[in-house]
Amino acid sequence: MSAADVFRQRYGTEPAGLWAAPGRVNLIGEHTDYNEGYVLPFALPQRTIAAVGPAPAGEWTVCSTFADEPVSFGVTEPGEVSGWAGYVAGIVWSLRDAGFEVPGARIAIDSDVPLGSGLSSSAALESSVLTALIDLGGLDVPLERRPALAQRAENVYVGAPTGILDQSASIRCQEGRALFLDCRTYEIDQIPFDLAAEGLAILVINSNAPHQHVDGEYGARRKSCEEAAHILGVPALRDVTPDDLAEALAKLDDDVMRRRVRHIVTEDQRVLDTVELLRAGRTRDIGPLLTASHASMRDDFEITVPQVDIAVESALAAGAYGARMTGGGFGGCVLALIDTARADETVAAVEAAYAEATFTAPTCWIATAGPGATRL
Ligand code: GAF
Repeated sequence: MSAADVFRQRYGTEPAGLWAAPGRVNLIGEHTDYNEGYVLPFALPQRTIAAVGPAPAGEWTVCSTFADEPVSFGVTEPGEVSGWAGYVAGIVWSLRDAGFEVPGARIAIDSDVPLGSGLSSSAALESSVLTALIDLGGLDVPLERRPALAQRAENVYVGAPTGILDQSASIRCQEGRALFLDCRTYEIDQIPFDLAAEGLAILVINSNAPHQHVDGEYGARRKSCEEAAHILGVPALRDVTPDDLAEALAKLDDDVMRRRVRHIVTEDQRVLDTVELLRAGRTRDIGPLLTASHASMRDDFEITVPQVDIAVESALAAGAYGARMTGGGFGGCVLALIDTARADETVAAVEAAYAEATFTAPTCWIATAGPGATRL
């Protein structure tokens, strides 16, 4: 059933409109967002659809194709609505907290963004509802301000200490482009990213190893980075350049913290190098940067798991130009840059490696760069 069908069935009327917001694949730049660095995501064709219609002021109801019962709420404070509906209540709260008069609404949700796979299903939900409520209420919220409003819903209302990557990708990405985002200034550059024209593809390998943010590991990485910036006397690790790295590392006593810093500083540079290569039309040459990013996440940031390491190794052994885990880590998805002609072979190699390791089989598909949040 579609979001519109669920809306009609649940509320007995037509929705005022449909709004869509995508999940994302981050091409490179992991955990750099909350260090005020650089990221380079593209939007997936998979998206969350919100069918939305008006309701009396101060009343919101949300239902979905994946939950049995609708959830109704009025004006709430952070954390009052929990579970998936908390992301919706968080958006209402965040808009209101920023001074906007949010219209009451009935909402029905459907999504084909894989849940808990590091592809930003929560940002897709937030961004679809945010865009719908802004349009429905005729609110004057410029596009560049929207990701931070959605991020606040997640940080303050839901309580997940994430950065601005996912909401920016869902809201600001464009079809056929990768979004080069400076997470300090929110400046963007839309980098042409049409791999099919070059006979190339991004193969996404969902490790099917579950992935969670609201657990302590993500927060622990963030805390360690912030403490390191404090010790180094910089506003954020983005301010440490590769040239300063050796000197910065020498000032830190803790080996774990040193490795966290090294990941962030080298990862920011890899994003910049990737952007330069893409701008120069040298797409194949980004492969080694992707693979180096994975090694850094595995060895320095320690956020990979055996399932994603095996996916990277087997894709590379099958001839991928480069491969890395994408997203927050501890499971989720791997992306591999491959010749389109070798897709079947690469998938077979990854599946065989999983079978040999007796892991649950992965799910693989070719990802293309889709549009950002929009009214349909
Ligand atoms: C998750 C977070 F939500 C993002 O903000 C980002 O930190 C990412 O992990 C890692 O790059 O998706």
